[in-house]
Amino acid sequence: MEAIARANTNIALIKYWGKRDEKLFLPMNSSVSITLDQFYTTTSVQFSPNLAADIFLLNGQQENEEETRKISRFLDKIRVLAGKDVHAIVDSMNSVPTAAGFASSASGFAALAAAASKAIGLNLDERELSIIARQGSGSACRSIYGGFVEWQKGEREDGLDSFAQPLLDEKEWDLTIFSVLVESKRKKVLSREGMRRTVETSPFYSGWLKAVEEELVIAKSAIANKDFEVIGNVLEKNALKMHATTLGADPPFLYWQGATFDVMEQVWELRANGIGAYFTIDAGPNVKIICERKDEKRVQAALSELPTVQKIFVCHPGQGVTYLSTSDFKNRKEEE
Ligand code: FM0
Repeated sequence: MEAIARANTNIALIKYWGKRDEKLFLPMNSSVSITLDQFYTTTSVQFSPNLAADIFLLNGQQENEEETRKISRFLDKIRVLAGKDVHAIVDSMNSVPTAAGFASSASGFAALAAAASKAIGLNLDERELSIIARQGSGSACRSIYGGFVEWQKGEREDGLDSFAQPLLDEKEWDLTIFSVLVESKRKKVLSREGMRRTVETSPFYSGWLKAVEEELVIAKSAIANKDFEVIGNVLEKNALKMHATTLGADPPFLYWQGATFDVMEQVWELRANGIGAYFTIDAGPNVKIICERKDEKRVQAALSELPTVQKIFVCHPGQGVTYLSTSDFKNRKEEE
């Protein structure tokens, strides 16, 4: 009853921002993302009738009660589906230190959903896996698939029509995504709290919902046509609108810091000089920049000039969930 799965994180081009159902993780709007070829989580799940409780190890360390409870609550959904009341050892490795400030919940819950459902003997297809992963963290439902992915918000109250679907394979479009780590000074408002506060209090939220519908249509057609200028423009505008909603919240908040703005200005400068680079920002101060592969070196050089940039990770579109053998996992752990 052991299974091991690996999932990559993803970066949204059209953001998921706001829930219509917090318990089932049902979103207010559909979203579109690229699954990356880095920042993955590899998770082994082993169910055993001999365990009195779930055990959760992250990067080789046993996690505290609070973190373990989150995993247990998620495993409960899988136990109910399988009709089996049995506990598990969850052994998870993150390829990027959580301290680097990159969200690992998308890759984490995608890998956990895949490994746990396989280990318990459920034979789920990708759509069903996506529905399960969504209930750990919304964005995780998109990491089941590789390449360009849409999460359809769905209409049903039970969430059975709220799942991800692949739009374009990762091998079909050779883009570069830079994940730029900037100096971080403030404590962050977690995305879960940030989106809740915005939905409840920001008068700009209705404008967001109206705009996102149009931007989704543009983004999906740009992906189908592999039109980089169109996708670049729409993803940057979409990110700016998401962040604009937070300024209208009560109390107001903003994820950007000075260093965030330095990167944004550098991207605008690149475009003024004829280089197609566009940024997007999630619920934190770091920035992701997207360009065509041919411009990778020039964009990287421009980003490296900035004194407030701490680290630049160069990513490309990557694959969806994969399953590993026990020996693969052991070798990996020894390497890390
Ligand atoms: O990824 O409350 O999935 O579409 O990253 O766990 O469902 O961590 F910029 C924000 C991700 C939100 C946009 O939220 O929230 C995106 C965001 P949860 P997530």
